[in-house]
Amino acid sequence: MAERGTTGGARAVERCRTLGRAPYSDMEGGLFRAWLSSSFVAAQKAVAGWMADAGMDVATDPATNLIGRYEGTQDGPALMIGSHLDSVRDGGFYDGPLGIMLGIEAVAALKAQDRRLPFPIEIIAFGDEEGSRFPAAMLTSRAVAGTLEDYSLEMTDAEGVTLRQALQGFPADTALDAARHAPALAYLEAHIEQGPVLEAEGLALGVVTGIAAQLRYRLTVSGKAGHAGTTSMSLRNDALASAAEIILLVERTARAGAEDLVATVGFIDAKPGAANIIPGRVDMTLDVRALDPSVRDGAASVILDGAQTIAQRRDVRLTAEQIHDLPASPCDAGLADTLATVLEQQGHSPRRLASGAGHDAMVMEALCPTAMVFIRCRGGVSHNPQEHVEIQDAEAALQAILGFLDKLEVTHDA
Ligand code: HGY
Ligand code: MN
Ligand code: MN
Repeated sequence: MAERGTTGGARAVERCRTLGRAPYSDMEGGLFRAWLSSSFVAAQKAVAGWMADAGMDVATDPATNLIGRYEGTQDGPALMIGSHLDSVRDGGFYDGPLGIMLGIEAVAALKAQDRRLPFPIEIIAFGDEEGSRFPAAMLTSRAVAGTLEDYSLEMTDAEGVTLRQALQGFPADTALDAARHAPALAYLEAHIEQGPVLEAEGLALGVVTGIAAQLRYRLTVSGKAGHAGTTSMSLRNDALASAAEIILLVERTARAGAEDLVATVGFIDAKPGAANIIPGRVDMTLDVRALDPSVRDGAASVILDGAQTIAQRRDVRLTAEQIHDLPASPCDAGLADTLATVLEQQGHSPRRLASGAGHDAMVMEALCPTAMVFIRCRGGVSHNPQEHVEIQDAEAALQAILGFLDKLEVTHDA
């Protein structure tokens, strides 16, 4: 694979772009890399080669995560650096892979200096962070952190393939039993900000203080399908019109709440789905997030209670199934200070900011202290093919990671 990247940052960006197209995408003319799909297998092979080139021993764990290991001068808990290899539908090149590629470049830089740190380093490419294939998300980092409880091997993707079937052929234990029984030294994730703050303030990098709590539900509205031409308006139990009123309630509730409170209906499916049939059933998702869990939970109950009132008035039935509850996750204050010092020493202002987006770091916090460095992305756009990162910002992030490693090396032996 010819690579023009002259710096580690350039090569990391180049590799993310390479992974953005066939055979590393399941989608014609765009990027969708679903966990356990053929494009995922192809991407894992490419990343495994890059990890090996950087001097790492490469393996997959029982939850299909790809791990490159670079031994230290001492054994003991490893510093884990990583992010996710799966993508959202019609996603951008950098959400996930950039954090993996920068980790690989950091190890490549150590190898080039024939340098070993007093601790092992593991670069981990998580398989499923987005939850864009199966209903639950963060499955494979939760498997590593030992917090994977609410999942089923029988859950199905949009084609009706069960997780059990999808795992066949992977060296994965069907229990996804990848829990680490000893804490890691720390987990570091470099990730595009996926928001507008760094760009608005003319900053390349930021230090993440914490990650918002997120609740996710599957809502089902059951009404009565009927003839669109003969059923008078007063006699309808229109599931889609009811869902529309609920969606506006979701938006109104979030707008009225705290600045960082967000709520989204990202997926909706109306059945039977014909122009001349009143929709009898709607399935949709509800995603509610806030840094303060009580704000998140308060908004979720206002929405769910209000939605039930709408359903009763419209004589339809509403069921709400919680898909996941990801608690708010603080990054380790000491590691955030270390990152902030490194940024300052490298000429950046140590801007600290919270993350509304979820990341594997919020799950890994159950296993070890976590740190995240945010990288400016154009227009704050993400989960969109327009996602873009500048090479010099990726290079700045790589230098920050290397600076962070230098600090850990010193404190580790202290
Ligand atoms: O949903 C999220 O925040 C992340 O992109 N999975
Ligand atoms: Mn991500
Ligand atoms: Mn994402």
